[in-house]
Amino acid sequence: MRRFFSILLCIAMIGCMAGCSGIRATEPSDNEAFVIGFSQVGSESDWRVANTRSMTATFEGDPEYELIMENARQQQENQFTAVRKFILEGVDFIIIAPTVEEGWDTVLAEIKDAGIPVIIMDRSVAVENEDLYLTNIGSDFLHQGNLAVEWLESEIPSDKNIKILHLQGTIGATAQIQRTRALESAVAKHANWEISSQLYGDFTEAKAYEVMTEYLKENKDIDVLYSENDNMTFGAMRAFEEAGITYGNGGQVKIITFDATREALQYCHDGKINLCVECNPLFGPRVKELIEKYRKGEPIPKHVYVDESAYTTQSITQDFVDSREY
Ligand code: GZL
Repeated sequence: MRRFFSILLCIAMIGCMAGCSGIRATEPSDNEAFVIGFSQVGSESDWRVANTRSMTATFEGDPEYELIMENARQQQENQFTAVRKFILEGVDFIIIAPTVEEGWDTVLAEIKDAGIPVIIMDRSVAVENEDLYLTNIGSDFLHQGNLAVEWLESEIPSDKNIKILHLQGTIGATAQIQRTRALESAVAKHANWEISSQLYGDFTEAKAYEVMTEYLKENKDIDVLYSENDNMTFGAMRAFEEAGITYGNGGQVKIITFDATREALQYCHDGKINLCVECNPLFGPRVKELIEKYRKGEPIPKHVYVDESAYTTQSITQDFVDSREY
């Protein structure tokens, strides 16, 4: 019944004059769950699977909440469709993990007009009006990129010329934008560093294997692989092996990868990957904390960053790898 009145309320509010400010979400009655609509990027990587697992485990275990998750299969249009469905269903809260930063103004305004609070999770949205969302919880991707280039600076003598092959994730995603920015800024600073090519791997192992296999047919002069997530790195490693190119400690190509999934850390421990930069996906509990602060009327910071580090073969043990949750 509540949903019926919620839909009526939405229709009435959507028809209201421009500038109508959102009305705060109504709390569910005692025996009803607090319904959260969650638009997830997709299932493109091990990181994403771990992030989804963290979110579902956090809310499914709590009868006070009902989490409705829609998988956008890495298409922003699918996210718009999901969010508009959440509005019509009269959910109490919306969480968006945006595929890319641009294009969110209209649908976020629709959510605000419907009076539904929204958290942006993982990546960011590029909107003028930050009042369109409660908070953005995720990683500092520029910091991650800077950890990687600082390590490379410690590895490469200033008089040694290096060619860097750059595997990029989904173009326009905050993780891609900021990890790329860190590398390009560092290359501009170091006359002996050159980006030999930037290949588009869309954060998936299959796409990375495909573009690397094609690239390696004509180009084998590579000193460093800067790969914006582990799954693309795994695809690149397979392509290197098939092309007879060695990598990792003592190999031709130093490998830098982002996410630090257990599989990548195992390769790092075994000397096949040189640097794993952590990108923590396990922030379901933090998101729930923020929602509960909102429901109590407590203040919420506009940006919440998760803690992260970087690991090398020399800095991790097998026990550390075995202890990892994702
Ligand atoms: C980072 C996240 C990125 C991961 C990839 O927070 O958005 O998307 O680095 C994932 O593995 O596909």
